[in-house]
Amino acid sequence: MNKFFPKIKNIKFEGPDSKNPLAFKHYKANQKIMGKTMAEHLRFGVCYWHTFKGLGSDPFGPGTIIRNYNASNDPMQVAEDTLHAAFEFFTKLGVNFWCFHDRDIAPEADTLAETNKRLDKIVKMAKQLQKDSGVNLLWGTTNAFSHRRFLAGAGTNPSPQVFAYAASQIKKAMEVTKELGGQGYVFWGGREGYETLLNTDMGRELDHLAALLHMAVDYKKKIRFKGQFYIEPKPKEPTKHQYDSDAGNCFAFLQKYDLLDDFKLNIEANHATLAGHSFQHELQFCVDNGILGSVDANRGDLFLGWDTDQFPTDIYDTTLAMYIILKGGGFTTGGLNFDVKVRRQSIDPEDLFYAHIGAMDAFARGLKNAAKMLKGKKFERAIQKRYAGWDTAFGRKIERKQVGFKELEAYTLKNGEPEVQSGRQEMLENLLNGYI
Ligand code: XUL
Ligand code: CO
Repeated sequence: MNKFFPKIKNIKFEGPDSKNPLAFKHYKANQKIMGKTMAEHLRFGVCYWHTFKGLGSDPFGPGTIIRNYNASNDPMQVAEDTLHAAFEFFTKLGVNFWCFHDRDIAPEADTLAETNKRLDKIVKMAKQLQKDSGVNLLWGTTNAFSHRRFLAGAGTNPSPQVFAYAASQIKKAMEVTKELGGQGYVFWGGREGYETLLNTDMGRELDHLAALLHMAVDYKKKIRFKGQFYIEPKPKEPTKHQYDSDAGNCFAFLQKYDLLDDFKLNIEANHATLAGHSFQHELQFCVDNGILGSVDANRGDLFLGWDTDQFPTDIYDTTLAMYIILKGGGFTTGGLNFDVKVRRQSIDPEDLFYAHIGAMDAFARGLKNAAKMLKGKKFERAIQKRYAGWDTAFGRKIERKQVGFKELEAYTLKNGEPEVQSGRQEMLENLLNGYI
């Protein structure tokens, strides 16, 4: 199809020397790295909400971006045109996956029944477009945060009626995600959080959130949906305190409420930095605890304290992220979903292509660098050496809990002051730069 982006041809790999801004310099989908193709490693997905529904609005003004698929006055016609534009975009860009919220693809009607009917109509079209294009659904999700009814949250709303509405929406969104062969389903706690404890029963709200997720797990079994469930941490925005604030907090929540068997995390780079962590920290925490599921690939801005959802361009960051993802065994159901939006002044359709091409190239370079780092084993060796004391008979005894305070005191009294060693941080940072 060549209707909505008529000026753009299929984006090809032309290599690092190419001067064509509409070509990949590093992402070569079928190039093998460590036994898998780049496409299989990176599993790129395009997000529907920012890429096709975002029009550049900000708190100071409405959208600036005019798209040809938004021309009709009939919201269902806009939904159909947008879906066709999206699949034209996915195909031309050469990504294998997409992600959406229910309300991105079909507009809400006056009643839930009518809204669901609209959704069914669009999902039927999407199923055909997926079949024709070979593009698959990485994950689906529910928008239970934009509508006025969710002003005080969905699963954590003080009203059980709103809870029920959210549950009904999630039920339907899970059904359509299954219908489209979705490999996952994301729970991002849109307005699950609070502004002030003066009006909030935090403990009760968290119990309710857990109850909602348990219901989702039960329903998943009932409809035999095989996709992976993910929770997406974010510390703030829209609420001051979002409940799923970071990976550690989500892990504790999943453990407390016995949900660990059914959930992994979807780590978003910009959410990590908002939480005061690096992207790599959040990924490593997930790898260490067996909960890394998928990634929302973007970046924030060092100077701004909100979720700017910018396209990833920093090779240092993509290299370290891919290093940890590869070390953790790589993606299975998850992938790199570009939860990103072009800037308000990037008003042309080709800007969408430039942005995604740059991001895909940035992760392709990250992947290539990370594979070299893994092959070189220099960082692994440095860590091994640093912890070598724990591999001695003495260290092992402690790790196996075969000694206690009394024995350790006796050892210290006998052996005196321990030797200390350099952390070699600068040397290792220089080594890293050698790969970038
Ligand atoms: C919001 C965010 C969401 C989720 C899906 O910050 O990242 O778009 O990824 O609901
Ligand atoms: Co996200």
